[in-house]
Amino acid sequence: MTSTAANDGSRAQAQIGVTGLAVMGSNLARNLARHGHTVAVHNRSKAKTDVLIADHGSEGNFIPSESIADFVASLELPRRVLIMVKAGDPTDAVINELADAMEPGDIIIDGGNARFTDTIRREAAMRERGLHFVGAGVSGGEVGALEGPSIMPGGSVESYKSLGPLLESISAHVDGIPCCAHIGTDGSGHFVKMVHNGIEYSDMQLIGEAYDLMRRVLGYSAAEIAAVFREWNAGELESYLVEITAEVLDKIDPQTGKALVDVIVDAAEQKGTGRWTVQSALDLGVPVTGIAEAVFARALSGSRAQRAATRGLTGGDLPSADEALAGRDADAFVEDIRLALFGSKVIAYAQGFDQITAGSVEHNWGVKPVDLATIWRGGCIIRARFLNRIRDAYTENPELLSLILDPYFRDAVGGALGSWRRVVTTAVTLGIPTPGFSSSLAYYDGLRADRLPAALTQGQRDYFGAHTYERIDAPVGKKFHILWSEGGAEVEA
Ligand code: NBP
Repeated sequence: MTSTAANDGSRAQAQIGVTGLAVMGSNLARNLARHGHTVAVHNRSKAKTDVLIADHGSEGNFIPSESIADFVASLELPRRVLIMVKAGDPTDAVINELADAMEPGDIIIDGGNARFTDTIRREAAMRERGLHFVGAGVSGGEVGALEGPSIMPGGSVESYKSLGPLLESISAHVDGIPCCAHIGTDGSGHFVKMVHNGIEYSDMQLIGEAYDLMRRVLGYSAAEIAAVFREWNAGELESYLVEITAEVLDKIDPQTGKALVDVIVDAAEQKGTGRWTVQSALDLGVPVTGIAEAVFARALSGSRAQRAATRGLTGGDLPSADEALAGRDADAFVEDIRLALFGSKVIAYAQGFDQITAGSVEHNWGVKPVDLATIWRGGCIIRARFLNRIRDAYTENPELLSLILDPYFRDAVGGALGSWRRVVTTAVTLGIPTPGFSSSLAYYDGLRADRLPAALTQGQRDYFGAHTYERIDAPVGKKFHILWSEGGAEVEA
């Protein structure tokens, strides 16, 4: 261990500095040190720095500092500082303090969960001062931070040349390929991390619906459902979230001896990245229906007063589960649920990739979907076997208009439809909410439809607001209007 205070500013030997040494920052600092990098470490209050050095100082070369001035002085040029503090105002405060102490050409990296619009603003402000600002999405939670996260850095190409090798060295690796790649300029890294989290919301909601159906339709115990998820994890659904679902469902509450899931309050919380994803999708006009349903499902679950007041309202004349299953046995229904989950999950990723493409076009980022499919294969929360398939799909056709047009996914979704429709029908018949499964199926049916009722919507809009419409037999873009209250003739608008 080297834990030398670099107070005279003459020992500029650290390859990178980390400020903000709560769980994420200290684990990333340890990860960097374990990979042979000399790491300058700093925290607003000294206690966290002391704990890191006392508990883990032997894992590599750390240079602790108490002041920002000493911290910055302990870094080699160009200086690279990773900020891992609470997102929002604390991040701005730290950026400004660092910028005052740093010099043109130095690199400030924000690895927190910043909103991408804040990152765009911060990057512009730092560029004015000659500094590089890199908004880096980091996924994988605290374990990932220590053992290998998925890292999504934005910022200038020049900054990535200096920073990329360091970040790639500590990221997860799949088949020898790092789960870290330059995403694009300014806010692109935090944008794709945001959408990653949106997909994560959707995936978790779908898994929850699968669980709920096994519980309520088939009467399976938590342990029996854990076994099903474990089996699914050996196939095409293999993923981190399916894996941990089995672990959570198997967990026994030490206090009561019941399944832990049965003593946890059923009100899901959220920190905001799912909501941001949907807000951004609304701005971009991209239908991320699966993600939106997942965010709203959490909101509904958390409406505790309203739920207490409405619990027990009639569901109408409901059949029994046996009647709804209409002779299908439990194994057949479990297989239906597996396929409904797979089909819906494909839609979640398809919608997320659509949003990334739209955001990239809007902001001129040049994000390559294949890079995301590559770096999300390991380290992050949505890592899943089928990201290899998504990677293949975008390698084959970088301009893919929708993931469901790729032959593998087209066939996989097509093959799941019978089961998927049975699952949604059964759920509706029994009054069991499956907003993720249902909305994903409606999205698919909407996309594949020959005609949509949007024609009627356009007619209505023209009626009440003279908003005009296009005709199927006229050139694209040519607008028409009916003189509704003046005789009903059609005119060119
Ligand atoms: P927290 O989000 O809990 O932040 C605590 C850190 O922020 C401490 O080091 C604290 O210093 C520092 N801090 C605060 Br609060 N206000 C400050 C200020 N005004 N000036 C300087 N420092 C300030 O830490 P975390 O859970 O390790 O997460 C760090 C970042 O990583 C967050 O943006 C988070 O959203 C993101 N993230 C977290 C995860 C995860 O799984 N937890 C995953 C991916 C990304 P102090 O010790 O002096 O109070």
